[in-house]
This record gives sequence, C-alpha cells and structure tokens, in this order.
Amino acid sequence: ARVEKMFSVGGMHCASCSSRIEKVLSQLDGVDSAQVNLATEELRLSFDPQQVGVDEVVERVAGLGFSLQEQS
Ligand code: 9UX
Repeated sequence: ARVEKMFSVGGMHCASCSSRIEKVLSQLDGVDSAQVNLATEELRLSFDPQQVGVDEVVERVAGLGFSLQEQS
C-alpha cells in the first residue's frame, strides 16, 4: 500500500539542494514521488513502506547533508 508523509527538511539553502534530494529519493525502490518545497522546507514523500522505510529515506538524505523530521 502506498502512503504519503510530510517531512521538515533542514539545511537547504538553494534550489540545487532541493533538486538533489528529489533526485536521490526518486531513485529509491519503493518511492513513487518526492517533492521538495524549498520555501516551506518540506518534503512530500509518496512511497510503499513495504519496500522502503522511513529510516532509509532519512539516512539517504542525511548522506547529502540534510536533516529530515517526520511531521505529525
Ligand atoms: Mo546550493 Mo545546497 O549552492 O547543498 S546546492 S546550498
């Protein structure tokens, strides 16, 4: 089943930052779409939690130098 979650993104300073995050996440198996809004510092992620976990997503983005926090 597909789910959609919103995350707060820390550490972005330009549009290339948001593009990098979108590119890396969209290449992960199980991710349907990753849309980053630079202005609001938010990520909207649509994914299949049976194929990819939030922990893996957070780790990948941390590897790029950005932090993610799942919104409630
Ligand atoms: Mo822009 Mo982001 O020069 O890591 S790519 S600040």
